[in-house]
This record gives sequence, structure tokens and C-alpha cells, in this order.
Amino acid sequence: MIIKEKIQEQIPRWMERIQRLKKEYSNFVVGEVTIEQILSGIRGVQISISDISYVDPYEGIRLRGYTISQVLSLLPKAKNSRMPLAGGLYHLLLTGELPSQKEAEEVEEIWRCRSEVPQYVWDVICSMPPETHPMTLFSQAIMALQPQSLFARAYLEGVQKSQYWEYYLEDSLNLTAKIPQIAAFIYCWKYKDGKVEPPDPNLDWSASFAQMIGKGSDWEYQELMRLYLVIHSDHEGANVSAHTSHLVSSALSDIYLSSAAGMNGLAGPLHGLANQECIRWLLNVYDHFQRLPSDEELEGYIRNQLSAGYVIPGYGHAVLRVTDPRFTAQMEFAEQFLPQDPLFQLVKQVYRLAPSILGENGKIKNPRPNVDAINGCLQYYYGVREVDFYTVLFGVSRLLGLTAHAIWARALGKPIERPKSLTTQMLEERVGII
Ligand code: AMX
Repeated sequence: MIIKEKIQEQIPRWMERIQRLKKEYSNFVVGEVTIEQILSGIRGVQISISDISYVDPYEGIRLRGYTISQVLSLLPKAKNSRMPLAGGLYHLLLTGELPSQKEAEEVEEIWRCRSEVPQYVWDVICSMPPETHPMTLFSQAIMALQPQSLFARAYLEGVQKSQYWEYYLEDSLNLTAKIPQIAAFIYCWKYKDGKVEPPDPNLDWSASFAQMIGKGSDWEYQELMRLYLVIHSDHEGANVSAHTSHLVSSALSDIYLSSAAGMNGLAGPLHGLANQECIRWLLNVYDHFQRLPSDEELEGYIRNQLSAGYVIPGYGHAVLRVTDPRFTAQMEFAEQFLPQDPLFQLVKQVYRLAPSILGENGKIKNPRPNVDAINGCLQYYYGVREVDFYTVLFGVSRLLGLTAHAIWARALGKPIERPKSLTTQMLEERVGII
């Protein structure tokens, strides 16, 4: 397996770099932590290393050093498509190297061979009440696969620490291979007649999700999913889902346990679930006016929302200080394929008006759109209108990043995480209040 060989080959160099930092610079002070940071969600405290991806505040995400537009143009493409193969992206995340067509297709082939999901996973999903949120079903399905963990078995048998990553890699490939089918099953079980199309072996990982939910002949939607599943794959290591799964896997919990934990974080309304809020907000605006509003009407609507204390969903970001390049990539897609769609017209109108209104009071650090300002509009256009499902789509993609981080954490022997907590009284004593 090419990815395995490449990772194996790279480990000594990475270990050397880490050992050098540890040995020669272990007392070097990277930063200090203020009380404000402690009280505001350890915001901005530089506490971990993420070589898989990095969010530059002014450029957006770089995956293994490549910007979103470079990733989209440089990765090998799917058949009859202008969009990348997710298998190529996984190769890039895992090895740091741009794959050849053959290397990208190797990952796609591994996924194809390992995609079968055991019946009991479907039974777990089907035993849940129909009102269960799809993210709960998604996390449960991942957990249900946990008895298959090769790492968990090998650990019990006393495998060497230096080999942990190999089992994490196998587990990750086994899990990610099954994820499109699991997502498609949840979609069909929850919203359709429960019938999932059997996977088409001629389709790539991303398009096969589209095909399994009944969009086998919708080439445009397949293209959208190829784009979507690549651009949402990672957003460095310290956001809620990435950090959660990293923390859990630092206890040597296997890929299934740590990925499900990450997905439970993604399911929160301040993180992945936010995309649900964004599309609902757009639909509410449209419903309110029963048509596209004029600029004056939309401006008034936004101002009323702000003065009532509501946020404008899809705008602002904790780290980014520019328009999210993942928003821009999807704007370009929409301009090409759905330029006349009313909801897309509204997305553009909000984009034209909201940033300057949001920027007026100087409070918001980034008044420009994040990726969620457009995600839902595209899915909605192609008929995936069950908005509470959107976070599952996000999760399908994000599992590529989370598992890549976990494999490398084991390859580099990263230790269990154990920061320290203080009591409020201790802080008060330190600042001299008591
Ligand atoms: N509308 C109105 N006010 C906003 C705003 C928005 N879209 N974004 C930020 N603000 C306000 C904040 O509420 C805060 O006000 P406060 O001081 O009275 O509490 C102030 O501006 C400063 O916030 P910030 O430092 O610029 O942002 P943050 O890092 O605290 O929060 C985020 C970032 C994304 C949670 C915030 O911008 C927000 O709530 N946006 C709307 C929801 C959204 O789009 N979520 C999706 C995020 C993307 C993702 O992770 N999937």
C-alpha cells in the first residue's frame, strides 16, 4: 500500500525533528496564557501541533500547505469530472505529498474493497426512534463498528508502541471506506422509504454517496459532493471536533471511539450544526418576504435581527479574518451551475450587504462569510432539503481529517493529554483579590 510505505518512510524524519525540539528547546516559552483566555474557552492559546492542516487568518485553510484553490486544481480528478478524487485528498492528508492519478485511485480502490457494512450496524440504526437526530445515528453507527477495531485487538495482544499507527491506519481505512454508505443509509432510513441504492463500483467515494441516496444520474450533484467532501475535510487541530477526537485518541482509544467523540462535538450548534442554522435563516428571510427582498428590505431585516440580539448565521469566524475560501469555492460552483436559483441570489445579496452592516460597530472581528453561508443553499438546490442532515455531510468529510491526525499522532508517539485546571479561588489568589 503506497500510503503506508510513504508514512513509514517519513516517520524517522519527523521523529528526529520532534526529538530535537524536545531535547534542545524544551524550556523555550511559546506563549503565555491570560485570565481572559482561560475564561473564554482557552481561545487562541497555542497548545498543540497540527501538520495536517493550518488555518491562516488571512488565507484560510491550507491542507498540507496547499490552499483550497491549489487543492482543487492540483489533486487528480475523478472520471468525467473537474473535481478531485477524495482518495487523492486522503493521500495528501496522510503523506503530505500530492498524489499521482494512480496513487489517488489506489485509495479509492482500498475504500471500494472495504466498504461493506455489517448488518448489525443497520440494525442499530433501525432500532432507534425515527425522531433521532441524524448526527446521533451517525455517531452510533461509528460506535457500532468499534468491535471491528484491529488496534483494540492488537493492543490487548501486546503490540509494540512503534506499530500502533499501522493499526490506526487500517482502522481508519476500514472506517472511512464505510462512511458514505452509512451516511446514505441514515438519509434514506430517516427521510425516504428506507431503500438505499447499492453502491456502484464504477463511482468514486464522493459520487457514490450521491448515487446511493438516489442521485446516480445527477452528475452535477455528484460534482458538488466531490467539491464539498474535499473542502470540509480538515480545519487544523484545535477546533472542537478535531481536538475532541485527538484528546480521546491520546488515551489510546481506537479510531472508532475517538472519531465518534469528534462527531459528537461536531453535532453541537456552535460547531458543525451551525450550518443548519444558516440555511434556516436564509429560508426564513425568503419566507418573510415571500420573494427576494429589495436591498433596503434586506438591510432593514439584518439590522432588526442585530438589534434584537441575534447573530447573522454564516458570518464571522473565530480564527479567519477574510472571506472563507471554502465559501468562495462554492460560490464559483453556484455561479456555474445555479446562477438563477432564488436562494443563491439571496446568498449573494446577503454577501453584498451584510459585511458592511456587521462591520459598523467594530465589535465583530471578521464580518465576512464563513463556509456555512452557502453550504446549505447548494444542497437545497439539488433536493437534499432535510437540513438537519447537513451536519452528517460535514462529518463524512471531516472524518478524513480527524483520522489523518490520529494516525500521525500514533506514528509520532504523541502522549496522553493532561492539561491542568485551577480553582477560581486559586486565580483570585494569584491576582491578589483574596
Ligand atoms: N452576527 C452578529 N454578531 C456577531 C456575529 C454575527 N455573525 N459574529 C460575531 N458577532 C459578535 C459576537 O457575538 C461578539 O459579540 P459580543 O462581544 O457581544 O459577545 C462579537 O461580535 C465578537 O465576536 P468575534 O470575536 O468576532 O467572534 P467569535 O470568535 O466570538 O465567534 C462565531 C465566532 C463564528 C461563533 C461568530 O462569528 C458567530 O456566532 N457567527 C454566526 C454563527 C456562524 O456563522 N457559525 C458558523 C461558524 C463556522 C463553523 O465553525 N462551522
